[in-house]
Amino acid sequence: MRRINQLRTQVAIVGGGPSGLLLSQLLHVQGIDSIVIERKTKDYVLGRIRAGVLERGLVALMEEAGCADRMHAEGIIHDGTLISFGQEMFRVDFADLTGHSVMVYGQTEVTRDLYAAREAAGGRIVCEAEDVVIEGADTDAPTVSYAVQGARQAITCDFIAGCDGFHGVSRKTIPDHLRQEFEKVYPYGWLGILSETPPVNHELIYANSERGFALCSQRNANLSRYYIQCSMSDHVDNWSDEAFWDELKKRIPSDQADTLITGPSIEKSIAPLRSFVTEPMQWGRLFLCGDAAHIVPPTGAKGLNTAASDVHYLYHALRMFYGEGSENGLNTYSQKALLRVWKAERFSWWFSNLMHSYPDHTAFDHKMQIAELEFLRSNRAAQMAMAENYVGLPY
Ligand code: FAS
Ligand code: PHB
Repeated sequence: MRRINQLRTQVAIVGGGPSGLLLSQLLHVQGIDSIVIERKTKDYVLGRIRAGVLERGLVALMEEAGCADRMHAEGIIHDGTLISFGQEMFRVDFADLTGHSVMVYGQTEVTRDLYAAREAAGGRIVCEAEDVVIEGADTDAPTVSYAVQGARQAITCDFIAGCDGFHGVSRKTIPDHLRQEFEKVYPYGWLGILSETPPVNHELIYANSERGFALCSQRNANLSRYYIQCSMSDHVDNWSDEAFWDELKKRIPSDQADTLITGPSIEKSIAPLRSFVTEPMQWGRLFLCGDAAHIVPPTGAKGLNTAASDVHYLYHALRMFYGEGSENGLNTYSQKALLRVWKAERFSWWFSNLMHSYPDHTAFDHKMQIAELEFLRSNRAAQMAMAENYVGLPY
């Protein structure tokens, strides 16, 4: 295969999802050059329906990246969330408990805004890059090579950001004997649909029901996102829209179900749920961000938001290196990022265990869930702990 000319940049970013694009745009604002190498097409990346809730930290990063105008114009501020169990429902008031709120604005829109900003700034994004190979990460001259339309391309750089998600190449570039992986696979998945219907409530509803978990979320006044817990072996073809709506109505309080406006699904998919962390999140001049390093069950809306905190730490570490010649931020990146990653893992695990039904649950286990929900309903300290985690722990 022909090797065409070698490119040069300061930071090569593998992966053009929200982690990679956010890092690239933040670095650009500081005059630090990067190239994003993405396996898929831009349309494919923008076609993925994922997260819906942004922590305050990610909102601030989008503002610092100069990409927050549409988010502030179209995003919806949520000061709290609803939690239901059976016919009971209560509200956790984030604003009252923490002084902070969250922003409801889809990951698809975040990614769209970041792509637009990179393109407006003439940012280099290589799409449809195949066979990406990271070499020399443990030297001071790392390279990333890949093939585009059959021609091999190589990039020499100072640093590599592995932002290529759970199935990317970056994590696996760190030698097995240097990596430790932690994983928990949950015995259920989430069947999600997107429908052009008004949300059932102006806030999110997290529902614990004996039939299984449900979540009523939204993207805007006429675009709703709903999830129901399903078995790991389930398949989206087993679920007609009507079957989905019927099951969702059985899992949320009847006063909500009675006002639910249903409609045709414009997207329907099942996501498996797992908790996963790899340690360390760096090797030499390779730094992992986001899903390349960790995965959470989406119950606590922490996936995208924990990717954002990784980006925050790496962005500031690179600024410190290029601006002051200090390697302190780079040398402490992994332990600093992991401290917050594990807190997000814990919250997502806690909230998932509280809200889902488990095949091996006894009647006692269900009583424990209800008792914890009653405590959460009645105790301000318990609600404050939940709210602090949900709006986002400090970076
Ligand atoms: P991404 O996986 O988003 O991006 C990685 C990018 O790297 C992709 O564009 C991929 O094409 C590219 N790539 C992969 N391998 C490559 C290679 N070898 N070379 C070059 N590029 C490569 N989080 C929430 O908070 N709430 C949710 O509701 C939620 N729902 C989710 C549903 C699903 C089905 C999935 C998979 C995840 C969900 N998440 C959710 C988590 C999700 O939002 C992630 O946390 C978020 O996408 C992380 O962003 P990135 O780290 O950029 O990884
Ligand atoms: C979503 O809107 O997709 C969403 C919101 C909150 C979650 C998970 C998913 O906890």
